[in-house]
Amino acid sequence: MIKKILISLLCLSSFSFADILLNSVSKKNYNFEIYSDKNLVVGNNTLKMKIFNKDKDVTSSFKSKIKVFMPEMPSMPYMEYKNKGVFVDGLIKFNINLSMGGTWQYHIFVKSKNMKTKKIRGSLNL
Ligand SMILES: [Cu+2]
Repeated sequence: MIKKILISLLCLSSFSFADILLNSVSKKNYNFEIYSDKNLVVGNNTLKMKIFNKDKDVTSSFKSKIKVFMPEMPSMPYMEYKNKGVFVDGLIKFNINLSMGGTWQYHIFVKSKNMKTKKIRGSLNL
């Protein structure tokens, strides 16, 4: 019993309990889970991604990049921000800057030796 609890704690250790699941997307046999470490704010934010093949964590075998963008609006031009994902502490982290409130779209491009580039889409509300 205690052993089981310890193992569960070890498995959870790469996540902080504050992480918020934003999106979970399946492509072929892979599942991409995208988290934020806090409620999104205007300014700098960090998104985190974990990738599983069936139940196996394969995050480290992927390269990735992100683009966040907001369409042109009556009073302002199209906006976008791009960055590369960095593998650290068992997760891919994306530092992004969201320069205004509202709804942003994102595209995360992922690829590995076994997978050609795939696009994961989603939106962020703040
Ligand atoms: Cu805008």
